[in-house]
Amino acid sequence: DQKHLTFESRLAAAAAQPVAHALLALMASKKTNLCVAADVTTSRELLSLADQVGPHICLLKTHVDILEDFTPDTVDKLKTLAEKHNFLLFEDRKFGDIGSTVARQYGGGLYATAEWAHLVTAHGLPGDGVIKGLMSAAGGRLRGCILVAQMSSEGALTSQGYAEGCIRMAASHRSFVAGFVSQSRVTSDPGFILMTPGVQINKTGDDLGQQASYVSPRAAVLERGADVIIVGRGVTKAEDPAAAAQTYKEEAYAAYTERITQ
Ligand code: BMP
Repeated sequence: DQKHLTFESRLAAAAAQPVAHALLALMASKKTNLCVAADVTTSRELLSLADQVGPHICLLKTHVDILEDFTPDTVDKLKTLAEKHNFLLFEDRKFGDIGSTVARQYGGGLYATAEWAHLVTAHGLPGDGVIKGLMSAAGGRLRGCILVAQMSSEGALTSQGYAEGCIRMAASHRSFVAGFVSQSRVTSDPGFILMTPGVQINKTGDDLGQQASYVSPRAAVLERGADVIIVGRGVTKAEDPAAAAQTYKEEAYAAYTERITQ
């Protein structure tokens, strides 16, 4: 069972997916399972945030379509910061269309996401064509996707059956699916990485349907099965984002350490 396994001991199970493999190794060596959701509106803020929280994260999750001033230069600088601080880039695009459309959205357009994002999110809703489309546009690059199996928002339509369908879809595309966005332990397969958003210390939900109450990093890891916690405003709105990231990192990694020794 995945629950008690160390990230290192899951490397073999993730061998078919190069980004999942690299991420597990990175989390173990850097001792962080924190992903910061960098939901800011200017490139300057994005790059500044990435540089501040970089030492504490395994993944920087972006919504580049929130940026008012996106240019390829933003991406070049983000890549440099990812190398400097040793984290991976994760564009939360939530692809959700037929394969041929998704291939063009991922491989081209303004953002050319396949050029730079190690991981992207996708919905399982369209069926596995969405994965095939992404794979076709990834070409030979080392890329992967994270399927959104469950959502954190109130009234989400991601039923248990839907989540199970996502797991089955992933199991037949192991070379490309690295894991899931989830709110519970949707799979015990050690090859897949579970990432949980809706995490904040000392905070209830927002007024736009983020779940009625956020969960703590500890609860996300110990009760919801998160391997990686995804934290946005808990870090981005903090007075000192670097210090906040360090706090979230330490709490989440301590919970992981507790879990593997249970
Ligand atoms: P915050 O911690 O500020 O609530 O941000 C959560 C982040 O995770 C946002 O970037 C959001 O798009 C993302 N997210 C989520 O909140 N719930 C989901 O189910 C899936 C997500 O990707």
